[in-house]
Amino acid sequence: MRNNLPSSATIQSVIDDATAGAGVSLVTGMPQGVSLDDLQLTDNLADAGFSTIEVMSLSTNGGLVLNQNFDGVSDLELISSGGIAAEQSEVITLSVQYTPDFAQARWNECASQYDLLNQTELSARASNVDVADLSDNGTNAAPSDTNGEGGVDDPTPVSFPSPPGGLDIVKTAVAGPNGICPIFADGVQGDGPALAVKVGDVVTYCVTVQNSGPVLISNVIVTDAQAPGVIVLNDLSAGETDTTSYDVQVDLSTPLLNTATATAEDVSGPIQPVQDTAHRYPQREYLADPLGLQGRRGLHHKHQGREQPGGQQRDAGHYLVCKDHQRRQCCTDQRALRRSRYR
Ligand SMILES: [Ca+2]
Ligand SMILES: [Ca+2]
Ligand SMILES: [Ca+2]
Repeated sequence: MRNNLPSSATIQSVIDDATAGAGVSLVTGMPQGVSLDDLQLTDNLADAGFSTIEVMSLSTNGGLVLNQNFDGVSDLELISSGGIAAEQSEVITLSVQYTPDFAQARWNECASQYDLLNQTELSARASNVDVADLSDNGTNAAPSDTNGEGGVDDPTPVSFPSPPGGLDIVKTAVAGPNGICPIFADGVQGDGPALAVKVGDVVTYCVTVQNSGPVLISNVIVTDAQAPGVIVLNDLSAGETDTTSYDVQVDLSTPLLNTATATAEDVSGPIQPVQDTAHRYPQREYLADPLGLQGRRGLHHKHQGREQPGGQQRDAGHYLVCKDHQRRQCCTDQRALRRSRYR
């Protein structure tokens, strides 16, 4: 802040960007030194992007009495009393601590950083004339100086880096074809209970990706060996989800447990990929005779998902054999049963 009202020039010529109070004419004579009285600096720090805005210190290198109750939100006036003599300067230093509130939408909207704009308004009286000015971004208080860019009343930007993006995924198997996919919150995290299917059935695999962070994520891609190809989802704002699904007709080579992976980017680049699985099991799968029992009807093995209840005899004429990672256990049981029945 500088009083640019000298004793050797007209006020009109030096306060180019000052504003006269309503109904008041500016002095156009040759004043012999004009002081700025009834000085006030008004600075509104309020910004919805922050949970707290705390004034840490307020000081001056001159004789102005500052308002130590200034908080920039409910009390916006920096000066309690004092004036500045003609052609004198005084520097007021305000230190503020901002705590971002990433839950606010404006963080989601910022492209690469969040620019907080600050501007201080000066009001005073000079020779009983109301004068006012808005701060310019820079260090030169001369009213006609643009400080190297723009005009003479440019707000001062303070840049805050964007927070990192977040990514979450859930994959769920439901009965197909064209099964109805659950919303993200209702999806099955992890393997979950196995979906009962038999060879020839169609399973719908649902993959939902959620932006669990505060900022926009883009280039959202789902990959899954069971999917028909790489799937590109919509860009996601904070909290948004997008779902893709694909039908798979179960045959003997269809994996029981399968994993989908999601990748995405925030403004800083790739986000840590995330994965989730979906699980199905063969309710009744009729395999070729792996144990050389062809023709020996009447022996069955029933596979109940992860449980291995052991062989059970039935009257139907096929061998039921599990084909997942528990196959060894199934086969052992079958051999035991075979021995007990055919020995
Ligand atoms: Ca400027
Ligand atoms: Ca200005
Ligand atoms: Ca899952």
